[in-house]
Amino acid sequence: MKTQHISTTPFTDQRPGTSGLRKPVQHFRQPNYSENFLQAVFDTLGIHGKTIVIGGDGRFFNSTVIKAAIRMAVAQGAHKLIVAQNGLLSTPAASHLIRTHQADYGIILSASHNPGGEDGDFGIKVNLQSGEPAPESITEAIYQTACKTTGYTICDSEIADIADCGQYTLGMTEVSIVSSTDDYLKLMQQCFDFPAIKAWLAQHDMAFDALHAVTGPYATAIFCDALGISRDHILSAEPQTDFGGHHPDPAPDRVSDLRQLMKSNDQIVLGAASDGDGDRNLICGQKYIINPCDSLAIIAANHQHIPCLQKLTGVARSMPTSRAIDKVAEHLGVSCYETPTGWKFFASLLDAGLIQLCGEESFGTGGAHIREKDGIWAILCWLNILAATDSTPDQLLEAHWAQYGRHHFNRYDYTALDRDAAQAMLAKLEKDLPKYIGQTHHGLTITTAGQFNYTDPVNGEKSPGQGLQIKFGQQARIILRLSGTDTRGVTLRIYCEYWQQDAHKTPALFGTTATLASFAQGLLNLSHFCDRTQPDHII
Ligand code: G16
Repeated sequence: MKTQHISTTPFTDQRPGTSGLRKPVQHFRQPNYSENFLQAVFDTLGIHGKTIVIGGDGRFFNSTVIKAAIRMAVAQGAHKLIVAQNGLLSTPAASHLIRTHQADYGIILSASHNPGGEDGDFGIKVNLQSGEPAPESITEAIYQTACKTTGYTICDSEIADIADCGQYTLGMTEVSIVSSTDDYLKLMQQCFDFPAIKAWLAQHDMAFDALHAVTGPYATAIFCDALGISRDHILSAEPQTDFGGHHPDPAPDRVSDLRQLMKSNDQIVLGAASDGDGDRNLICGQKYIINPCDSLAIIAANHQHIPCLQKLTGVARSMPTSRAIDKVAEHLGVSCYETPTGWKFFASLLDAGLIQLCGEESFGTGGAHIREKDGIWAILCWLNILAATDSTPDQLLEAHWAQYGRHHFNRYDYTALDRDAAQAMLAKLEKDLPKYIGQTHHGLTITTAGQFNYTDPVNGEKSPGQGLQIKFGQQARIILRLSGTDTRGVTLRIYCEYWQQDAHKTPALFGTTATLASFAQGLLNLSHFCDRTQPDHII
């Protein structure tokens, strides 16, 4: 096997964000751009003698980068490469493969829910030995290495097709092409009561929208082949490199096909969707689209019906996620942790056995079975609860509000802002915040206000500056932070939460979250700093 060394000029814009390195495809297509980053990963984590998992969400450029990664890893003496068939691997399935094969790490090619295709986005994520997203200390080390990377070694051999499962040797490296779905299906069968769900689905119905992303094959194997639902109820099941031209994002405004199908068939009591790489989930009933914060709280409140969650000693949510789950944790007498945004922050808590369930407002829910959020797993949690209680999602949601009160929650996104202007605006507000404490606005009194600085309770790692919080006691909260997953400019996120004890009554705060968002806009002086008066997207 011949190898060659390619000299390059370092790229200095390869600092990973909330979830890996994410950029427009055109940016990744610059000569040597992907290879430079892969080399930085290999130099930081080692490649000689290592076992790594490689796969992605099937978006445009997926197979090109997979083949480059294989050729580089082989040239640099990797021991074993576990590559998903056709390169298609959901993020949760990748986390599971890393764990089952005791791989040293995994490379996942995905830009999650961002659009795909030639003009869309691409991304590279790195997950470590427990299957968890690399923490900031590692991603920063990769970035520093990338800034100094001046070349890479790659083998000349063309990579054979990755369409068929099997094994072959290339140089000193064993290359193993594995099924995208088999191991993951087995894991789900261990986590849930499949016979009970199947029996319930024989009487009721569900539908799933794969949005032409990676979960189509998983949904078909699990919901249809193993649990018996009709293939007609898996929408957009074929993965496409451009996700059919749509956002592979399970947000309420992006699942109109699913809502239409449910409207036309009232036997479908549960609707669900996932995102580009299969780690997010959306749950809906005939009447309600369930907010992810409520979904997390409802799963916690009903954990005893879910085999893999029967023993619950702790839960966690990201800081902007509504405090609905805090009320459940208090009721159950279990610990509740608050982490910064980013799934990586849950990993140490899961590894230490402090929590068994965690989630985020950004449609992420997961448990201790892997170290990623997991869309299909969350849907199976719901199915197991529905089967055990013989209820519908709408009934469960209303019962939850009746017991715990309702946390109205919305996120207001202001996209494509100038980064410097947005940072200056938040810095100014941070400085001003102490003077607002004690003031009353819209009948709500500000009890605390300031920056969220995090110290990991397990390993002591510090992550300062994770977002500004304005708290109105238990009643309401406003969180402000800049997204870490943008590829064009920066997005300001304003998260607003308002708790109402009696969900049947008209809320005392007129306009609930919209009123809080416009109050926050005023505090920020958003129109002055960023020339915006309205959010572009509300979820
Ligand atoms: C990623 C992270 C999540 C985070 C989300 C939004 O999700 O894994 O933990 O909540 O981004 O992050 P931000 O608010 O910084 O844009 P995904 O599904 O995009 O990988």
